[in-house]
Amino acid sequence: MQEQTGPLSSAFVAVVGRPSVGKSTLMNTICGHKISIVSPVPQTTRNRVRGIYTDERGQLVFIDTPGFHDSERTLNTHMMNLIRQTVDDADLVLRVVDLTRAIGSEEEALDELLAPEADRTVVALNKADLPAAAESAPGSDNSRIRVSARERTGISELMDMLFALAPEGPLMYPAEFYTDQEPAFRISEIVREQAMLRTREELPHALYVETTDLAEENDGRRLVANATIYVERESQKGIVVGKGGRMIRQIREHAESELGDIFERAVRVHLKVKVHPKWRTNRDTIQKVIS
Ligand SMILES: Nc1nc2c(ncn2[C@@H]2O[C@H](COP(=O)(O)OP(=O)(O)OP(=O)(O)O)[C@@H](O)[C@H]2O)c(=O)[nH]1
Ligand SMILES: [Mg+2]
Repeated sequence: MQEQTGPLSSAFVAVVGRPSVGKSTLMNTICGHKISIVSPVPQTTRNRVRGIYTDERGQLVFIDTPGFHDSERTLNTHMMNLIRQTVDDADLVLRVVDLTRAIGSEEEALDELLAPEADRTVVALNKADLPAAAESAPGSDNSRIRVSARERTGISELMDMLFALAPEGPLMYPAEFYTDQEPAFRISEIVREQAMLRTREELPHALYVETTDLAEENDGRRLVANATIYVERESQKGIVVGKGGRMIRQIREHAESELGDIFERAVRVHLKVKVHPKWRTNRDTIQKVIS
């Protein structure tokens, strides 16, 4: 970190936008670490995941949210409330728009939701590395910026715009922190990401993961945990396990390798699949899985 010259700024930044616009990718790019899981499937993010960025100007704590999606299902309603709450609690809003998709009704619903927050909102027009389809963009000229979370373009200008709006304040986390997620949650998320990347249609949405019995072995050189992938039906369990257990082995091996990078040591996951019928309509489960 360079020497700090003026007073420090600090802010909580709610990252919002419709599903698959690249909110999680953008937060990971800004913070320089894999914090939030990413997949081509809409509604990959289910929880508020915090990513922390610190430099000589101060600290921005990003809160990644589930994609804003207007529908009535119990799970979705719960996620929508989470988004509203996050925007209300945050100092700033980082709205992410996908330039490759036409502005639709969800973007218009977001316009309405975020209209009162205009003077604390920065709009990131993402996927600028691809040909644009959006004919117009939300926000005013001086509150929006074209970026590519994948190619890392426009990021430092975006950070300038956010810091310009951030109030004065002390660091909220130590400068070396980049997330505040619990290890067990991170394991569940990486397992879920690997399972989502390998399944199709309804299945990615029908699963959730729980991690228990996290422990250290070999003087802390290895992390060991039990993780269970829950699906809604017996037939889905068959798919996740795969022929001769091939699928679940792939999920486990890729997750262990990724987790090894994240935790900078060996990670061993004992992985199981169980059926939890209709969990997506069960309020208690939703409260537990999505927070
Ligand atoms: N070409 C391109 N693809 C991107 C960019 N940013 C994200 N993506 C891709 O877009 C897809 C969705 O990315 P996510 O980061 O999971 O999107 P999200 O907005 O967090 O999605 P939800 O959590 O489902 O709401 C992934 O396949 C990303 O690799 C970008 O700047 N350029
Ligand atoms: Mg996401």
